[in-house]
Amino acid sequence: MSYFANIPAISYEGTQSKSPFAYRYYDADKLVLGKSMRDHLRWAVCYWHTFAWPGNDIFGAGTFERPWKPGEPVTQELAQIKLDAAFEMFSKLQAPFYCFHDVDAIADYKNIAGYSRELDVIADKMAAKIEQTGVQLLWGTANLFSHPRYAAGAATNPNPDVFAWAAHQVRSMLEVTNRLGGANYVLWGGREGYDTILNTDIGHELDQLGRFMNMVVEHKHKIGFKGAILIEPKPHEPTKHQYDRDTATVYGFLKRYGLENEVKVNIEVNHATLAGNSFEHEIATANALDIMGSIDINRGDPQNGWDTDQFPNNVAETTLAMYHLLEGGGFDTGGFNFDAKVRRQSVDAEDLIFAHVGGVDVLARSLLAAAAMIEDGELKGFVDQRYAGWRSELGNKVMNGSAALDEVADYALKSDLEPKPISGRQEHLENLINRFA
Ligand code: XLS
Ligand code: NI
Ligand code: NI
Repeated sequence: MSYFANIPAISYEGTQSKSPFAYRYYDADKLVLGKSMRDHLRWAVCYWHTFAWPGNDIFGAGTFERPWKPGEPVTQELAQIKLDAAFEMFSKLQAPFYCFHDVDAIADYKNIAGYSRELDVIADKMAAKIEQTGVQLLWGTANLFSHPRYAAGAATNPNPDVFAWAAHQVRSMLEVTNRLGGANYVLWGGREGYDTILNTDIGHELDQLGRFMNMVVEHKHKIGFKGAILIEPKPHEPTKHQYDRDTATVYGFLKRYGLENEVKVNIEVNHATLAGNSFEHEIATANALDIMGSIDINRGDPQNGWDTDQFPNNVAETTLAMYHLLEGGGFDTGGFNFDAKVRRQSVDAEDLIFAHVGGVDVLARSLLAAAAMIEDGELKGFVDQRYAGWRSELGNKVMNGSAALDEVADYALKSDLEPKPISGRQEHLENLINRFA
């Protein structure tokens, strides 16, 4: 049985194409700044929204009728049908990568040993699919938030037995990710936070999480996993407050627990905006702190205060983020994972395809625009010039630590300094980037 039988293989047809089943900008082998579009974007389809989610919301049941019956008890047979459909779709889209949580792909289990058995079964089948299709694993992760045992958190649970269950799941998925040649391992702390501070010991929970992350990193080295360990920040939802609220907060956590050279971030657009940050702010901050890892590409809805996980469709916005990504040297092990879902009324197989085709083209257009901004150089030139004063004797002495407060203060006094405001040229720069996207 083939769920995508009526869908043609998607390829690049150029901007003149009117076909909805074609890339108009994503030309995988096209070189941009000396690297292929495929290698710049390293994009991935996510298993959960696309194959495991039944199309339910808090007021309504699932709307998607798929042969693998999302939302119903998962037998090994259904898990197999889902796996076949997933890899069929990845191949039709020419997707270089995919991502998954353990529970997205495995059959239902009864106890902890059953979990391990089911994970092993699916891991073997996935290894064969990877071999057959050449589609690679961008990252694996363990779902530490759906099961009722995690209602009060996983690593930050007041009960150490829940911590131990989480340790088992993460060890298992880290090892599976390694076995499947995954490029990264992600930890999103969906319930690592609190619903009410009335019953919560924040200091203890942070220490638990710090220890957990150190254990994960130690195990990564023990098994020789070469990929990156990534934390995915989000400010809230499902908890009222999540500890990994944004990139800067995660950096503070990593520093406190000695992990800043071991763990990077997986930035998600809709999480950035929920935290009151822009997408490009998060990337620029991760670059500045040297923890830029990977990206979950989606978008929120400006009128809604939750994670709507829509496919990206605003080239101008994505271009700014892409510009910062390229300025920081682009991805190393990371990539763009479509952590996005079609709307509940988009019930057809075609809808899944249109969503990804559109999203990939938005990334490709943004890449072209951002590359043109870099080649043009005016924006970067302006910023460099804005800080030129710091290359003076005074600037150097301050930055290399050789001047004390007295010396700098006396210099101001003796020279009778009267610095005048200098235009930041914001409107001009906004006009400038509108030439590209
Ligand atoms: C939820 C997160 C989740 C992670 C993976 O908001 O985005 O999907 O990416 O656990
Ligand atoms: Ni995500
Ligand atoms: Ni999310």
